[in-house]
Amino acid sequence: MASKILIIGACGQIGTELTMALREKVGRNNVIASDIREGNEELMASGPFEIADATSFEQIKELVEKYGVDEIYLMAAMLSATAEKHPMKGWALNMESLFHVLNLAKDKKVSKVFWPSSIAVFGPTTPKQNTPQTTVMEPSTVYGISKQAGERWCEYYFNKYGVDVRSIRYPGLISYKTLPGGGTTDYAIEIYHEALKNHKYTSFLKKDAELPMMFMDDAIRATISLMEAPAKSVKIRSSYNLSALSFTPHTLAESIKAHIPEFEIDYAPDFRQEIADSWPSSIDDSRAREDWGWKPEFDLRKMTSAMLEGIKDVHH
Ligand code: AKB
Repeated sequence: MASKILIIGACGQIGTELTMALREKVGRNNVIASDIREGNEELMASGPFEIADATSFEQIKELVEKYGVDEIYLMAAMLSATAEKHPMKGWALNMESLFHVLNLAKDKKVSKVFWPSSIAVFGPTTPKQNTPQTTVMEPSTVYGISKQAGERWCEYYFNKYGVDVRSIRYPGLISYKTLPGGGTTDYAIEIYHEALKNHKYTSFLKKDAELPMMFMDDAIRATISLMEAPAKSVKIRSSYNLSALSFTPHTLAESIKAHIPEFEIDYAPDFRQEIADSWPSSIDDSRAREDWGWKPEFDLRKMTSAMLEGIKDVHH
């Protein structure tokens, strides 16, 4: 029998595309989507959906039992900018949901777990260029602290209880199908929408704020290949560095101008600049490449073409 997959946070920016990709791969009825609210029409029409609160152990357990779930992807989280505004709520959502899923795996209710970490685990004292897998980690945001603590717990559950948990430190993810919510890297998505609509964008990050980024197709491919890798190849049980490209608002704007010459950008950095300042500019992902064969496919040019085409198709 095909394994049953539960996606928690299936209606978010990553969850939506991950759900569609997994349904395509293992069959629509083998992937149960869940979230606290309904998602877009395409997602809702594509297979089973349940309303569930990621902070409720009972609700998650009920879904696992109802569908005989054996793999969980926990995609629900409060992102960096929002969590700075609601620290306790962010901490509670990000940590409680993780413990629920890890404890279900510890009790052998499910056999495999995916949990996303982020470049936000790094902080101002981390080396900024080509940030190593193992290095100084003193995150200065609520979100980053929750992700770093989460990584420690994942490794702990693997070592102590044999929980098969796998994780990636995602960079900023760029996509057109579902909008992100509350991240510091969201400017890199807004910019494409505004370029097409108004030929103008005011960036909330500085001209030269360089951050690691990735097109969503690459992120989904990485996630599924990490989950499909034999357990013995998954040597890191905290979370893997993952890299594709790095750019600044200025270089991103230049790549858009190649398609829309009249596009103009200006800069009005806000509190999110301070968050961006604390994160790396580029990431060393050699462990992901060695252990499970990771290789990105989208560079800046290819991503900009895909974004502009995609937004035109989906939103206009
Ligand atoms: C955010 O900006 O908060 C996220 C992330 C890098 O984890 N996109």
